[in-house]
Amino acid sequence: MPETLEELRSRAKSIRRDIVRMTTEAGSGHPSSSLSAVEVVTALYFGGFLRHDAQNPHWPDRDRFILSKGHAAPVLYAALGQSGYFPHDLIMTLRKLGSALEGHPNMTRLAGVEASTGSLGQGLSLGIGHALAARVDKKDYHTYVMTGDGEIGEGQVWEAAAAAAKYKLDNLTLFVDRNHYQQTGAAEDVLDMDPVDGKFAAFGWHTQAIQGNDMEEVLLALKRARAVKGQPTCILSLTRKGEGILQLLSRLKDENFHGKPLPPKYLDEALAEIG
Ligand SMILES: Cc1ncc(C[n+]2csc(CCOP(=O)(O)OP(=O)(O)O)c2C)c(N)n1
Ligand SMILES: [Mg+2]
Repeated sequence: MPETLEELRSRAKSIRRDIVRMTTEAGSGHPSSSLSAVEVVTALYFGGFLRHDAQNPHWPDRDRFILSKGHAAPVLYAALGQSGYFPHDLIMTLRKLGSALEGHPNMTRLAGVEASTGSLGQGLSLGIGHALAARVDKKDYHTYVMTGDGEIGEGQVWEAAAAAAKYKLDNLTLFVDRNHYQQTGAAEDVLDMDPVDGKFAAFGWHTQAIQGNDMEEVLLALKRARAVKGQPTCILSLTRKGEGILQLLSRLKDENFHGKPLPPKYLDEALAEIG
């Protein structure tokens, strides 16, 4: 049963708590990159959009979600753990030697991970493979991909964008997590890709721009994307990097907080801010 709006909002908080707890325990990882993506991932896994079955992870008719910005693995692990793909406690083994919860998702180690990602720029191409396979196999599953906004500076993304439009892949939806930062600074300063939705539209995509940390907007966007025919959809998801712990991050004077776990002494404060 899909969760209600209120349940999804509380689910998002619980996913945020998992992200912060597991990265602090690991002493490494990318909490801020994971936190910006929480509403989208929560809506997919718990809002009735991603057709999936934790008891049957390789079900051929399942919808696919490919986290192309693989360094945000903690948000995926939290969603998979809370969905029952593995015992939830396993999230606390993130990045530990021997754990299947590697720093970047490894599809050969963990059921529910659709693609091994982390080398940025590849997930949309992989998603096209799934979307084309669905067509060849006459299956109605949908493929969702999420990239970062720094990631779309990779040329491969644009080869994929052209191919997806050429093949009219209306069974493919891309989220660009526009959190305005990448590794070394503001995404717009490193390589200005504005207007992101305009570029995808020029490539022949159907586009939407939404407030991606607003659960209601995410749900509406997913509904609209399902109705699009003859074109792939790009949802430009305007988010904040570190959403959920922004007061703490502003006190730490680090809006980007890329690839940094919270030191244990801030954990309680972070969990309290998330609520
Ligand atoms: C091909 C490639 N180049 C560089 C990196 C190193 N790297 C890891 S995360 C990151 C920044 C990604 O920024 P963005 O796509 O905006 O994701 P965010 O963390 O902001 O969600 C970079 C450059 C990588 N993982 N892969
Ligand atoms: Mg970014």
